[in-house]
Amino acid sequence: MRLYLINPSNPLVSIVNVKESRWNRYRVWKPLSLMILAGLTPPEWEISIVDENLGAPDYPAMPRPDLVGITAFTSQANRAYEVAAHFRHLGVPVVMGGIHATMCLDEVMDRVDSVVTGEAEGVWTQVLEDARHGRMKHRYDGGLAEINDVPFARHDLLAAGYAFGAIQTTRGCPLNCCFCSVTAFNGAHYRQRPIQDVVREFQLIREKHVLVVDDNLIGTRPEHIARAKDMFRAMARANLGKQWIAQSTINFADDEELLALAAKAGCRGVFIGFESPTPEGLRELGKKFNFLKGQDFRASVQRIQRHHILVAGSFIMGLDIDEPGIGKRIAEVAGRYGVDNLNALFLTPLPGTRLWDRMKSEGRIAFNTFPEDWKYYTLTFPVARYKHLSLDGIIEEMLSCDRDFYSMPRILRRVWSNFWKRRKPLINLVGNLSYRSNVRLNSKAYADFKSNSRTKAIKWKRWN
Ligand code: B12
Ligand code: SF4
Repeated sequence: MRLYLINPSNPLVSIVNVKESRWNRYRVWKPLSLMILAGLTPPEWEISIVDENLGAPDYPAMPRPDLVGITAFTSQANRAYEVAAHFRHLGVPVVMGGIHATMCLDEVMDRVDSVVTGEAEGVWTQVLEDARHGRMKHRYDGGLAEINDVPFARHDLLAAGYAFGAIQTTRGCPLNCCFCSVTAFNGAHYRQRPIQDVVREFQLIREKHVLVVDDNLIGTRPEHIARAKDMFRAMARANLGKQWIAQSTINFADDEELLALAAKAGCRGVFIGFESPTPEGLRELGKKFNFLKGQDFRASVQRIQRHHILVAGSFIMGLDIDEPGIGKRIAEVAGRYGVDNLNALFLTPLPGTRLWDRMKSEGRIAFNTFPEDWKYYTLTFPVARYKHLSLDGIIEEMLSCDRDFYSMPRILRRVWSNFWKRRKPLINLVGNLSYRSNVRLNSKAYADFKSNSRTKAIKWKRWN
């Protein structure tokens, strides 16, 4: 039995664009969901993982599979449907799962033979068994998996060509920010994998550099943090020789012992969601956690950096309180906090989030011809109507934010400061140049996006 597990490309963000910018290589990461599905699949299935982000595959030239499994974030949905249509036309059954299939069940059910909602661990072997006997159901629901049932991902199945390996050590997030799908999908109950599994799985990864895909690496409660410390201790003891980056909330900075252990275990960078420069913005986004303790973010960032861990800060633009000038404001605040990289994104109503419900009920979802418009749901296009910012206005704000933060003098100042403090100046330079080159690509993408919005006669000045 031959199984293809496919990660569809989003033509707007795919590695195919590596021709335009070689820095994009550092932006393409392994589809861990498919590697985990492969880990759950019994040996009688011959598995190929096809990642379209590495280049367009020649499906007609490939042997006919018995089953195709497709994963998709919302931004990949259109391509997922094209791939599904291709194989269904050949009479090959197609099953789709992942975040988009879960949040947009009806849309997906119309386009594939079977949909798996939620996490796959509890149902995947049943799906395969049913597929083998030609009795696959139209829908399966995996719900939330038992964390001990998460298998080792098949790290052996993907070809070389990636800058990073991938691993997951926890699922879920105890916070519930209004724009984020994680709590809706993976639950607020923070689930941590057995430490010995994490260590053993790290040992199976070929790449020296690894992305820990957890949404919240350390959690929020004392017992979460105690377990994170134990995990870092075990990783350091195992002498893994890996360097890894992860996502965390700002409380990562609150505990010197935790930082020292993380660094010892190989942590070289964290991605932290600061989201908004103001407490009002954080309140609007439901991320009050960030100011619960009245934190001094500059001091927090410095504490992390003192352990030779780079900090990438994420901010969201387009909040109801954001007014003209927000672009420069974010660049200035990110500079003041001292982050090594800034990732500014447009406020985007992702299906299944509280933000989606609110904007939909207020008629503010501007790009709403679905499924076609899903391709713009990459957080890099302003797909909604923003309260104080027009379409041209918010794009200008984003460009001015990126131009400010990624101006050559500011990049060189950051790299020099890292060199001086012996904190990975080369990685910092590569990261900054990668983002800078994307500013150029984004300008081009915005022009296409705007012309599309004109064709569709979507004109908005301000929302009110
Ligand atoms: C790592 C990651 C990335 C990596 C992608 C690596 C990759 N190739 O997969 C990078 C950094 C490139 C990335 C990019 C983006 N990401 Co991202 N990302 C994540 C993150 C943190 C982890 C994903 C992961 O590996 N999870 C671990 C695996 C095991 O979980 P899983 O994917 O859910 O898979 C399980 C189930 O869903 C199911 N399943 C999944 N697929 C399938 C398929 C079949 C056939 C079956 C049966 C089951 C099944 O079974 C799996 C095991 O239980 C998630 C958050 C999250 N918790 O998932 C956000 C997340 C998926 N990303 C998100 C977003 C918005 C994006 C971007 C659009 C924006 C951005 N700037 O970040 C881009 C899109 C890029 C694109 N191609 O279009 C959103 C997606 C929401 C949505 N509705 O689409 C998420 C949920 C985060 C959030 N804040 O809401 N991302
Ligand atoms: S802290 Fe991060 S992962 Fe958790 S709900 Fe907020 S944005 Fe999502």
